[in-house]
Amino acid sequence: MKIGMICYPSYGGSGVVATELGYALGERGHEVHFISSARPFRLRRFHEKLFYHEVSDVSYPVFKYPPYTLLLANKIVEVANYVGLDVIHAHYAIPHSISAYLAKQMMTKQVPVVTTLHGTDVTLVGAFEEFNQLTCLALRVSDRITAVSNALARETVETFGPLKQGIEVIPNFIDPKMYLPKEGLRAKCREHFAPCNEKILTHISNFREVKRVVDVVKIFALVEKVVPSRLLLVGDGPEMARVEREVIKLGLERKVQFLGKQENVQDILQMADIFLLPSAQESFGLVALEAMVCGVPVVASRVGGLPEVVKHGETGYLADVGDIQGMSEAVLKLLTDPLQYKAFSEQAANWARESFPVDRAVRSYESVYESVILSS
Ligand code: GMT
Repeated sequence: MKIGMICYPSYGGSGVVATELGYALGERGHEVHFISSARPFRLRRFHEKLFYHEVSDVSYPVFKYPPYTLLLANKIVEVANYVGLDVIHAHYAIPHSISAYLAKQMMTKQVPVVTTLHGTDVTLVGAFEEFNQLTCLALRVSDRITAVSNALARETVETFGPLKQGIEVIPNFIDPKMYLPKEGLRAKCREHFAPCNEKILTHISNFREVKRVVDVVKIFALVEKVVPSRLLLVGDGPEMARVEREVIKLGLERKVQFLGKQENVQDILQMADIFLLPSAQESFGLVALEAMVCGVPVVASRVGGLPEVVKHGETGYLADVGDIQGMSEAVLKLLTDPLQYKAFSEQAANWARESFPVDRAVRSYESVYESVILSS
């Protein structure tokens, strides 16, 4: 099949899912054409079956903002007509499904559109009144809809009502081969970041409000009083200044290290003891899966799709959103009980590997594509 893959290029799970799916489809002989405003950040390795088409920016005095949705639609038509796409896979309803729908109206041969919901399109973007009608349209006109967790599928139906096409749940996935430890790296990095053999807690996100990174710092502050520890914060975003202020307020400057945006998160996860994800909302929490496959237990909030990803009491612990005390106690339980820690670490790695394999996900997406092509 020739697949047009529309995704955000920036740091975030949806871009990771689209890119890794692209590589897996390429390995299975399909041709994948990424269409985006910039090269997706994980699309680095050359693969003979993967292509990247950049949506160009236009500036014109009457445009206050470049009309990205329209430019994307135009690019989709160009690619579809030239290479003969069989299917378009839009990651995120807004604006990608809308652009794909618009593109479909202009194509020489109409190509079906599959939309994957990743969460914020429905839980945040879709919930803004300004986007409500557009999200409804995106859901109505997509030929197939998939969601990355059961929780997100349920929430979509609760917010927008039942969809005539239904929603197929295809959980996010992981390729364990990408997370194999590199010889000597863990010891070298631990020596650098935790020179007195302290424990390492880590958090990775785009530092948006929904991630509650200030909670990460507060949880760490409570843990660090009992067990000598360090906190590594990876990523950047709108909450950064508040987070820095909190670190200073709690006098933790020497114990908290900001690593900024990083591409090889697997190398950072390899050296961590605990991963924290106290988000207010998370449709799946791909980064929690990445942590677990590296054998790092996760302490997270009991929200959205996280209970489907983190097995409470087996691969980590879940607590209510904002329960800083509860989450710090969960971390301490793990860090002060080596036997329990070892068991959780092994269970996390096995659960991630066995329950979210890339091969299963890629086969599910393939059959969605095949059935939508057949019925269009
Ligand atoms: O969570 C973000 O800030 C980024 C967003 C994205 O576009 O990558 O993440 C969403 O999609 C991921 C991939 O399916 C999920 O793992 C995240 O849970 C989801 N984020 C939210 O629901 C807040």
